[in-house]
Amino acid sequence: MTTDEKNITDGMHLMVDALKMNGVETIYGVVGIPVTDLARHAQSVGIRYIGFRHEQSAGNAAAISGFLTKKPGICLTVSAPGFLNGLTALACATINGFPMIQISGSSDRNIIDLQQGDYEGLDQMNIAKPFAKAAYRINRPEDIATGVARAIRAALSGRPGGVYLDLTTAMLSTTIEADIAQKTLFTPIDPAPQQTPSQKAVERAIALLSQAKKPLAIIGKGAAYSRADEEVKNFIVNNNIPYLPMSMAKGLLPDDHALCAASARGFVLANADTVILLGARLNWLLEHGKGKKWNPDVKFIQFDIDATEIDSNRPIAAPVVGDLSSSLALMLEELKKKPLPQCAEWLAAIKKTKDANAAKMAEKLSSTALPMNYFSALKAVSDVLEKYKDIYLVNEGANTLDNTRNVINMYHPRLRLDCGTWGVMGIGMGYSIAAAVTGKRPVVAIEGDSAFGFSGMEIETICRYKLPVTIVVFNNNGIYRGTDKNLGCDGDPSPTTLTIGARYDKMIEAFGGTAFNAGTPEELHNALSKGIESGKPTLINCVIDPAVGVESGHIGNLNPKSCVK
Ligand code: ADP
Ligand code: TZD
Ligand code: MG
Repeated sequence: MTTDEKNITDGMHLMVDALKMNGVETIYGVVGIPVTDLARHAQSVGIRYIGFRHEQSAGNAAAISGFLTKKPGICLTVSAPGFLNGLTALACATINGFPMIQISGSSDRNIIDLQQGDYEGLDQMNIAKPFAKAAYRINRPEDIATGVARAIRAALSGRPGGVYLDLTTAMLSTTIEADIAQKTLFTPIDPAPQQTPSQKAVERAIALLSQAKKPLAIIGKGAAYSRADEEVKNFIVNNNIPYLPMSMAKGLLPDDHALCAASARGFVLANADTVILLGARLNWLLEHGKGKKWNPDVKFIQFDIDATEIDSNRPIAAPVVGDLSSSLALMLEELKKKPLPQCAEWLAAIKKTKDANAAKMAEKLSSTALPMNYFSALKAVSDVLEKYKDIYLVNEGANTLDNTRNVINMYHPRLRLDCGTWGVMGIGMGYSIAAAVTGKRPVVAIEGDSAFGFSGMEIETICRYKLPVTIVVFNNNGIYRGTDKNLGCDGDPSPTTLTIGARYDKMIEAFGGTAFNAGTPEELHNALSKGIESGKPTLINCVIDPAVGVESGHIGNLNPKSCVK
């Protein structure tokens, strides 16, 4: 409780009281008018404040902390430009289904609404609306508790998402009697209610699955978020269902599990007759569930918390709408009564494809070429990470993303954090910081050199807070590769080229971190081991052959087709 001698409090103090009462442990942000005192006061009541160099990274940190803790991550921004810098992260949180609240100070409503040119004046709430799951403004201190409760409920319930909460400068400094103010405070009851599907929906799903000769489960990050770890495992393992993990669902079951079909992805998509989606959308990442990669006769069972997701891309034969734990628990009960038929031939065919692909991958990984290519570098990374199976892996880039996802096995849930649904660059340092802060364990970030640049200044934040983050910059001198030529005659680099031979390791020395330059797999192995073991901020510049990357990594087909080359 915050009162001064006259038993008076104000919007700013009451806001902090409300956050504290609602269990907020950490705020990620950048301060300035009108929220600096809010951050100071939050610290004074025991809320951790992590100060960033750019709001987008603070927002990304809040978003991923929402995914990791199942509580809304909090991002604090200043008005207009700070708010807008954070908005990209809020939009990403919404599209990824991560619970987050961006709390922003805003300037004088009277001046903004008449467009009279206030300091950092912008109609923030209305701008936020299309990018957020919900947007609210608190105009009076007595509405703070309701505003916070609405934001928490909107962020957590159903499919989680990003919520915008606007705090006007006037509201922050409006006074209110402390006793009255305290009586307004409350915490929302059951903000993420259990959602149990109907028995009929579960029976319909089982009836379809019982017919399957070639079943396949696809596990998405909704399953990882839902914490249905045991139910997913029991469903897959007890029924011998082969599965594909989407990238942030890797580790729900270990990637080296006999039923994991990741290395036979093309084969299982082309042949599965019944696919059961567990918290995964049929968006571009799954080619919308149709087209040449899919068996044209495939039938879908979809488990999702959001009823409007069903049929979004193609007809779904058996929708099961509910939270995944409740839905799978019901399904497992039913399956006890009538077990599914086994599909030995299908499993054998998958194994054959997996073995053939594993042999091809082993050959790539044994490359001794110098400079290193993605595979020789990733072999070194993989050899080290096999000894640290319980640490976080953050990953972004194009070739760096796709190859790392395919080579590095994950063994535990929610440890792989990456570009997500939009394939966005710039999540790297924000995600690393929040993972280290909330997870209290080491983080390794495998970053394309371009990707790293989007949030690179946050290495100062990592050093300032002494976080156990080791960043490996896969430096191939560019976006996709570093060998493109300028097609004009002005002597500028090509659009994809970055500084040739840049030494990203030198950057972290400026802030007291540890730097390595790795030109061989052995050097990379040693540097990565030292970085993880030290628990100190470390940056490894990893020299990759500038010629080996391909345009847009594995999604070059999405580029517009140009008739002139
Ligand atoms: P991926 O990118 O891993 O394929 P998506 O983000 O596309 O995953 O899909 C996740 C899906 O999971 C979303 O449609 C979301 O509504 C759903 N989801 C989120 N939380 C839950 C939950 N607790 N139970 C069931 N489904 C959930
Ligand atoms: N801006 C944002 C915010 N997100 C994006 N995805 C892009 C731009 C476009 N883009 C990609 O899709 S990948 C990428 C960009 C700029 C960088 C790829 O280069 P990299 O990785 O150095 O990170 P590789 O290993 O060289 O492919
Ligand atoms: Mg690159």
